[in-house]
Amino acid sequence: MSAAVTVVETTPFAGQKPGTSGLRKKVKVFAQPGYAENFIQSVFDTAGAPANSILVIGGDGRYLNRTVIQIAIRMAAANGYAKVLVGQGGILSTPAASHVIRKYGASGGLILSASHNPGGPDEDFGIKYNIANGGPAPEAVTEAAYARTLTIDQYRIVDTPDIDLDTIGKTDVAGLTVHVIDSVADYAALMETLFDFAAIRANVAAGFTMTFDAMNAVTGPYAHEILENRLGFAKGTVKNGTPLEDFGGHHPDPNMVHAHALFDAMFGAASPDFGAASDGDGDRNLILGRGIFVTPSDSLAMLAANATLAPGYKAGLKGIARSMPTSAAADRVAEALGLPYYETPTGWKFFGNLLDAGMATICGEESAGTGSDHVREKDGLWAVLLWLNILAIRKMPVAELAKEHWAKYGRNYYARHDYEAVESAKADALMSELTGALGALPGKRFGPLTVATADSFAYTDPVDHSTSANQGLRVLFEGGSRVAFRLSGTGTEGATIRVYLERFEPVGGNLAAETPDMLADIITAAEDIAGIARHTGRTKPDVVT
Ligand code: VG1
Ligand code: CO
Repeated sequence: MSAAVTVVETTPFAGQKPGTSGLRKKVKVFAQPGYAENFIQSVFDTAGAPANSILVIGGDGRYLNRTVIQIAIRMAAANGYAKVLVGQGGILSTPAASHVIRKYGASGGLILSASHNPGGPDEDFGIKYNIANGGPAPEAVTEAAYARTLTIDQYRIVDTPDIDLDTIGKTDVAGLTVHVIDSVADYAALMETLFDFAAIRANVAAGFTMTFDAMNAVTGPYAHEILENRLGFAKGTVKNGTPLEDFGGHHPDPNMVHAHALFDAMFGAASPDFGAASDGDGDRNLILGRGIFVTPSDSLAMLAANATLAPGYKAGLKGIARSMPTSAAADRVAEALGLPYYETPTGWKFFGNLLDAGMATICGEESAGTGSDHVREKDGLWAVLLWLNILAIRKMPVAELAKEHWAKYGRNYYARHDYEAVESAKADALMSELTGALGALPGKRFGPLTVATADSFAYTDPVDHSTSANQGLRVLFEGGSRVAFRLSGTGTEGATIRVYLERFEPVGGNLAAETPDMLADIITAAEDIAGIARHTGRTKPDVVT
């Protein structure tokens, strides 16, 4: 079959600037005629796909997923791609898409997701472009695409019927081969190469139990296959395991607020040994043991400290990287293991070069993102499986492993306070006033805390030497405690102010306290330093994670 390419005249839409992780907008914005088309064409115009390129397309199943996939396929056909690989039913988790890009040598991929943001006709949609290494496009690429959106005057598309996304197999679309692939198979096979499935299965057979909340989002099919079918966990271990277009009306964000049912289950009388959840697009993870929540920052450190117990990492790690707001717990592990460690800006795209260059093996973010060099995205189920592998070998409760870890490395008490849907002008005023005040902070006292240094975090990539300025404001206190402030780059309503709070207790210190008690002085200092209530009228955060 062949169909003529239609060149459609268009005019730019304002605001198509990708944020921390792709372009995210309300569905009503994305559904405007030409909106998705303009953005996709701008990516195609600037991303540089060589002749005969393969493009991977998949999403988290949210409202608009199938519609935009059909558009993207028709536009790929009109823009000279040779082949599109698309997940069955339009489903590919973000880490699975990253793997598929790498495995089949694609020139890139379109991941349709707004991750942990809610879905449905009145909620959010998103498009992210990933490059040939499987990772999120670096800033130079997203900036070029954005610049193109400002001048775009036409897009290319073919006029063909919708393709059947539900049946595995190949279809010709105006000369483009569209291959609908199993969403799970390649990813599950990769996991089998990294982890000791036999040891985990044996542990399950010996009575180890878990509960996994897929939050009605993309991880359900992956978790059913891997946890229940391959590892032998009882049917019903995976909860909310069918991806829904509106995630059942919930935020698919695995934290204390949105996954509270899981928290209740893990702190109840008959708790299983292990509890976990993932987010909308499957790249985040929440880790709980019986009666204990493991902060993502601690999880990163504990996974790094024990990673060699998994076959995929038995040769040791090359280095550890974390985003700036993530606690320094992983740094302590790197120091103890004699490994290099890196502090990057927020967003997985900043880990790509370190992973490609073999400088880091494990990376993590405080926002429940952990991953390794097996793909170029954070990977929720990967973190769950590494935990399961470690627990199957070490045969101790999560709480005991955590206690042992803190006794060896000290403990970084940590929390993030989010102030959501703040008027943008007010949030900007807070940040700019604070930026101006940073220089005068060193030496100042806030209760028992004395400021050691204060700055606006800037990053120079050690591989390509690109620089990224204004990546968050941080105030470091004497003794290793700190507070950092950032504006979110993933929201779609006003501004979200994130306040990151961390207190370090060294070995021999108070390692078994409650986090809010340990952070109380820093919370007070954060308010004094930034004037959150004065600027926003808010006296407490909307979400504490
Ligand atoms: C948030 C997190 C960040 C994460 C990003 C994408 O960004 O803080 O760590 O990389 O979401 O994650 P921001 O700019 O809102 O703070 V996901 O799971 O949305 O792809
Ligand atoms: Co996500």
